[in-house]
Amino acid sequence: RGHDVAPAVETTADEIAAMEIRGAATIADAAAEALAIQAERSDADRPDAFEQQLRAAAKTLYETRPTAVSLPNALRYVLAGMDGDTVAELRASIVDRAAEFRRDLDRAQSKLGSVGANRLRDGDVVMTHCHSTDALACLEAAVEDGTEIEAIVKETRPRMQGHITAGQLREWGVPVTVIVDGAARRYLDRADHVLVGADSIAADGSVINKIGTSGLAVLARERGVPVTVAAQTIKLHPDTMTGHTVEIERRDEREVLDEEARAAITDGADGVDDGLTAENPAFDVTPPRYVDAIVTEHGQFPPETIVTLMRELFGETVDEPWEL
Ligand code: RUB
Repeated sequence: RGHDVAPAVETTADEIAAMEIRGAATIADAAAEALAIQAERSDADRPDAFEQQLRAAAKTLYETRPTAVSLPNALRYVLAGMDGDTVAELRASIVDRAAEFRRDLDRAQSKLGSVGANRLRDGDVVMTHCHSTDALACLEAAVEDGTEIEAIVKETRPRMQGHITAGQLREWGVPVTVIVDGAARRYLDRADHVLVGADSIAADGSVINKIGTSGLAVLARERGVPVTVAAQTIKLHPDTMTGHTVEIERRDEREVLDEEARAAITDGADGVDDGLTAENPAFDVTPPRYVDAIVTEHGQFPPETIVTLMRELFGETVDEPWEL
């Protein structure tokens, strides 16, 4: 890590890596805030030193988790606004740009929420996976419209983000049934919609989201239940326009198999058994043919057409301003 990165930025980076700050939109918001803090606390006395510090801070944040493109998109957006001839001007430009980014993020989410809510009818039962603030924005807008909905919430092993979703929905008075992930197919008989968020959306309309999303989408198709993905355009992955793939984060296997569980399996071998491994990919890829609509702040799109929006919003070239 760069020497001049503010301790508060390193704290944010650690919290993202440890998933104390998690979810694609929340990570983007925290990253923009961290760049503003870096700008405010910078002790640089020359413009080029200030710029180096900002890039080093961005790199520290960038290297936390690889899958949610909202993170590099946020960093790119804020750094692109860095402008001025003096440290004071540069500082002000970053602080303003970060504030603008965070305001737009909020606005996009509530706009998207009202688009998504239009897909829901009185009496609808919605199945969710993981915890997505974009997906929840659709449900919140529906509740505010007075639409009576119910939710079936998949708990989402191994980190149980479904519990966060359940807590939020209960706060809004939505009846919630929590199920284990393996019960999804059985409960799809009762569902009118599957509604999930996204960490990244590729140019072909593939949706990268919490592990288990693709299986859920395939089951939903089999059951004739439409799949809606709620994703602000900050989730569009511009690198995929030029053929890059999205890296799927692999997390510590102890999230799946902790020491106690491992010891119970290897019983007597003190938990030592080289032939036993657990794998823990955090995300998977849902092909566009299993997705009915991607709901964004610009309206809803069939996944196959999302590349048009991607090109419009991001252009063709993507820079990496955190590479010094
Ligand atoms: C969170 C996750 C969420 C998306 C969208 O994964 O997969 O569905 O990030 O969330 P993790 P949001 O818990 O591993 O970060 O709509 O809030 O951006």
